Amino acid sequence: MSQHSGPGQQGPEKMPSGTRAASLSRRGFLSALGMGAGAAAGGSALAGRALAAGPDPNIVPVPEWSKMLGAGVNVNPYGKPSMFEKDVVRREVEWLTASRESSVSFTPLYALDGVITPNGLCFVRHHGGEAEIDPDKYRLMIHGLVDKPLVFTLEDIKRMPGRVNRAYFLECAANSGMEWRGAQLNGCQFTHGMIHNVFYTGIPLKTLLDMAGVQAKGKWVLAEGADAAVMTRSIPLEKAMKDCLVAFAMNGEALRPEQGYPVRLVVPGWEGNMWVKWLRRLKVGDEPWQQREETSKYTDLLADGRSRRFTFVMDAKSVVTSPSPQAPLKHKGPNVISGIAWSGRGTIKRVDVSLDGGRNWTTARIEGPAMPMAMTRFYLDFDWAGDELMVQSRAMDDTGYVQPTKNELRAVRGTNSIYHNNGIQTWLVRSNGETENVEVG
Ligand SMILES: Nc1nc2c(c(=O)[nH]1)N[C@H]1C(S)=C(S)[C@@H](COP(=O)(O)O)O[C@H]1N2
Ligand SMILES: [Mo]
Repeated sequence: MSQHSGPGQQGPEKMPSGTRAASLSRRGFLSALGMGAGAAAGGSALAGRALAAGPDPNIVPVPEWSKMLGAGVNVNPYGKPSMFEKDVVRREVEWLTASRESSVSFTPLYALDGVITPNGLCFVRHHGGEAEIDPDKYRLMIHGLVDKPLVFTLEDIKRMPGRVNRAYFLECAANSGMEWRGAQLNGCQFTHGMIHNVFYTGIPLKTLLDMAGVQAKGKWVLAEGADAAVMTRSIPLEKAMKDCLVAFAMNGEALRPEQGYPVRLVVPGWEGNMWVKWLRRLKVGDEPWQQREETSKYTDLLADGRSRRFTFVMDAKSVVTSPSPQAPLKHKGPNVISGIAWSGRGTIKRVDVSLDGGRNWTTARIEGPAMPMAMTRFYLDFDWAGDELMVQSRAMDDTGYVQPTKNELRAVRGTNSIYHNNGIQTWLVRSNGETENVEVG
């Protein structure tokens, strides 16, 4: 019954003590894994043969990699993941966009754990390709309704007092956008992978704006990128002053070129489109500028044909990352359901998991930091008997907001939308462990 029994396997009696958490019933855990007394009997013929041949079958043989020297230090001056992790990469959906310059790659959420997205795996979304900026030539301009228009170099920004470190999720408003009319893409990388969560280092935008002196008439800030797309968005002054950052580092190192090197705007909890990369200019004005990316795009077409503009905040959302289509269940018995939750309105307070398509719910364990407007990790340890499951997760934040079902969302928004789909995701786990994207409403 188990892939675990074999000559190298130990029965519980031979298990060296102290290798398992004391609180865990070792015998119970091992027998659940098929490694207890009953399973040992199943593997006994094999174990007997190995014994007769000589070495103690309970000793794991010395592996080949222990018999020779390994690679020395600095073979890779910039470290890389293990060669066995080569499939953990950003992926694209080929039919989705016409060109790579205006396209998106997706974070491999199914293979990641914890709460921080590694820099090289953060999804990338750009509209005019990646700008390559010489940091010495980089300039950031602040103008418009300010007392003193200013131009900063990168060095100026890095020398400013009041540098901060903050972890935030960035979710593209179009994340899950392909799923409005039903289950489409087979993998949380594709259904939910337009999100990343990193630690930013930077200067509060307020510091820069205060230096320039925002005039009383100033109510909005225009942020513009230096890429060929000239990504431009209007941000309410109140938000700009509250918690936006002008960031130059992510996860402790310089921003990656694809994430806006050398400087990007961080707009915590708000749709990814506003997080202007390769930030070139900030202009203070008295009303929004009605740019393309805030009118024809990133606008939600409602059922009655009206458009909802300026949906800035990303509502609470969650997804089970394992099991999921790219991470099927492989073993009966103990398993860990793992997933992520986030809310643009605050802190994730609770995540519930259902195994039967939303009929019954169990509160999952939030593990690790649960910070406002940052990705939060949850686990549910469970025993799988091999029955079919409909796995869902439902996030709640500290404002009391509860993640809606897809049908609840459609009742309010209709089916014309693309953006801001935070409905509950369902994964169908078949009895062989294979997992599929389905919808139960
Ligand atoms: N200058 C510039 N900034 C940009 C974009 C762009 O194309 N150009 N794309 C926006 C969109 S739509 C999203 S979702 C986020 C994606 O950020 P990322 O590439 O770091 O994941 O950047 C935003 N900022
Ligand atoms: Mo986006």
